[in-house]
Amino acid sequence: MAKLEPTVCPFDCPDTCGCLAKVEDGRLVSLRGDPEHPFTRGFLCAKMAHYPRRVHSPARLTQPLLRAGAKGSGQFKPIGWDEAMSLLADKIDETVAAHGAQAILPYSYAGHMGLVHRQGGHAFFHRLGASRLIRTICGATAGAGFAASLGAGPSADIESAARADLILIWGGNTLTTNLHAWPFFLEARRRGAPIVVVDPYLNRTAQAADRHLLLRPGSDAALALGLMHVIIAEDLIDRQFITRWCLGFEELAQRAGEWTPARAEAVTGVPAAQIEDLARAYGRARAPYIRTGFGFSRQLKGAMAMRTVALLPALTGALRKGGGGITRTLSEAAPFNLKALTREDLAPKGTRPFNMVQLGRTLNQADPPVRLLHVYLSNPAVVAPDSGQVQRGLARYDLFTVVHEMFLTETARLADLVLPGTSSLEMTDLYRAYGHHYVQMARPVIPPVGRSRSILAVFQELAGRLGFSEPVFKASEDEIISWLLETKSPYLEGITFERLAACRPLRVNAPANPYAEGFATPSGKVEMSLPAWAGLGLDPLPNGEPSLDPEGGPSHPLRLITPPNHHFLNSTFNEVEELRAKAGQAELIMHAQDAAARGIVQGQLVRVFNRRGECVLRARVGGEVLPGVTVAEGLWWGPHAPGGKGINHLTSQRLADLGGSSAFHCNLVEVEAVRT
Ligand SMILES: Nc1nc2c(c(=O)[nH]1)N[C@H]1C(S)=C(S)[C@@H](COP(=O)(O)OP(=O)(O)OC[C@H]3O[C@@H](n4cnc5c(=O)[nH]c(N)nc54)[C@H](O)[C@@H]3O)O[C@H]1N2
Ligand SMILES: Nc1nc2c(c(=O)[nH]1)N[C@H]1C(S)=C(S)[C@@H](COP(=O)(O)OP(=O)(O)OC[C@H]3O[C@@H](n4cnc5c(=O)[nH]c(N)nc54)[C@H](O)[C@@H]3O)O[C@H]1N2
Ligand code: SF4
Ligand SMILES: [Mo]
Repeated sequence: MAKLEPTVCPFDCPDTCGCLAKVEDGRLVSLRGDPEHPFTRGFLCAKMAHYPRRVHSPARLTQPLLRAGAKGSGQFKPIGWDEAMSLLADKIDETVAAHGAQAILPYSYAGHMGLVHRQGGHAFFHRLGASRLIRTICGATAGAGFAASLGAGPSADIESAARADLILIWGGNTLTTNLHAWPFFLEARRRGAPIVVVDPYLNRTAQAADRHLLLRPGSDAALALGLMHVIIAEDLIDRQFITRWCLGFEELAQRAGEWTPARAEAVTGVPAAQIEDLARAYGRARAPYIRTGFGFSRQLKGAMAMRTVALLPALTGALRKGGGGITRTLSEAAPFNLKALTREDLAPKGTRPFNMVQLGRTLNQADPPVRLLHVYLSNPAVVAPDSGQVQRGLARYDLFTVVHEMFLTETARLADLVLPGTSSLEMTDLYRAYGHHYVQMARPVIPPVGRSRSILAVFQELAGRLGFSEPVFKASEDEIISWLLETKSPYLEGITFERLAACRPLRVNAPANPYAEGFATPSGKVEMSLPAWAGLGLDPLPNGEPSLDPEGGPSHPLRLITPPNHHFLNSTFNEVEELRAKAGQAELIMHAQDAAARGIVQGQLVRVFNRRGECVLRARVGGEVLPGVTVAEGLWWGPHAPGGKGINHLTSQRLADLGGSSAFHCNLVEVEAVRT
């Protein structure tokens, strides 16, 4: 008998959809969007409609595997869980005895976003005294830049954008990466709001928008300063708001004065007339709304760019206009008591940190070396920059690598021990979103596939074997969820375990205007000038100098950006053949002029290369980018890419200006035709 069970999409996507799972005989038959979830509104994206193929894939790992051939050969032999756990516990003991606990490093990210399991290993590694992983690969630079101007805490509710009279999507690809926001933007459009996209390529969202400003990657601060120049010169500012709520307006006005639209055009490639038009539209709108993506923060000057864009709605007073304002992340509106689970307090003082962006360097150069790497909920051989170095590190024979996974990814192939992981449908967890204001608990709807086990179960078992006795190593998921609720935040008032246990979406008490009572900055105001940034080596004022790859030079003149693929979720869903077929082939989008100069024609295989590595892609030639810019959408597993290598063979381990994220979209390459 088919049953419909509520569940939640576990992936790293702002939408965190409420889903209804049709289950028959312990198997997921189909999944659809929950019509009663106010943000999901009954539909899912192209990826999750295929979740049954992922969960019940014949390629799914169902038992622990021990390496039985050369590293990376893919030869493993199945073993039992007891043998796997005792082997791993012994390895941990031996490593600690021979090299100290800091020779061990966890590596995890966001394969599963449930709060319990995503954080389910932290207490273990803290208690062990392992080296620390700095988990800043994604949004930390964006967060640091945004908070510097407007403060931490939630930004504008996306749903409020339905009441805006101008929608500005800046460096984000809503129709691919934030699909469920689109109906709210369309509602605004029906009432007359134009949708404007600022992006270095004609992505899906730009194709559907009313206007597209095609800019050079890394030039967003210059564009924002050009807009400010016009907004201030034409007195489209909200003086009352600025006087009450902003610090440093005079200095900002002086800086913006230097950025005439002509100067901004020279840096951004956006015609001055378009800059003037957008400035006037934005400045005159009743309630202009900005949705920030992460794109422009994945640049070497990403925090500066984010901080500068975030000042636009302060200048115009849009922050206090219902429907206007700016949205970055909303997860801070659900400030659960995660400390109870992560138990930072158990960690010895001074354990060494490694930024996850620089795993390649860490595995090859850390001194003393990392000897045991425990990977879960991440696929670093594919998602971390400089894959060549990452994969060389993972291939070291003096490194013991354990990977807890659902599939034999490139990372898992390089492991010594592989542990089969449960999917979201097989465990209890609590979800919050970074793109809306609903939280929801999910219960298992099918039994574990094969002999797979959850993240929490594995770490609790290891803790038991190592003799760790703190309550966190024995607590059930339900107990942990009740600890997460122990917070005094008014946002979570009324969110009780009993209400959550019904597994329906619950709205947190986010304020209608997150800035009604001020800004969570040191001054309590919008900080247009940031004197403290001088101490960090950064310009205290918005600075329009573009982000440029310092290593490219004339031998590698083309800029490469590597944004998400519509049919994958980072590297997840590569294993689903139907989605790979929809995604087509790994492509390189390039300008006709750059293609012609290299004798490259549409559809041809091209070698894309720089000093770090190379990969082979199929050329898509046209006017979707400015000359000098190339785009490769998404993280293909090497074996599914034409040349056997994914795009991160080309990206660098350099960190952005603040926050420690990767500058994934700031790399230079050269391209040549593959002659066959
Ligand atoms: N389908 C799908 N959905 C996803 C993901 C996925 O892989 N696939 N990934 C998920 C994750 S983990 C995240 S963090 C989010 C990310 O979601 P987004 O914020 O949408 O993704 P970004 O990589 O930041 O790229 C967004 C846009 O930024 C543009 N961009 C790149 N450089 C610049 C620049 O210098 N300036 C400007 N203005 N734009 C620039 C890119 O061309 C791209 O169109 O999406 C999530 N959702
Ligand atoms: N060039 C380039 N690189 C990028 C980006 C980019 O834009 N360009 N984006 C970056 C961003 S924004 C991010 S967030 C990172 C993402 O990096 P990751 O968080 O590593 O992303 P995923 O590829 O989704 O890998 C997660 C792995 O977790 C596994 N997994 C999923 N669910 C479960 C589960 O329930 N149990 C177990 N055991 N395993 C599970 C999946 O099979 C998958 O292999 O990638 C970054 N890499
Ligand atoms: S990946 Fe995003 S849009 Fe797709 S179902 Fe999950 S939360 Fe919704
Ligand atoms: Mo991300």
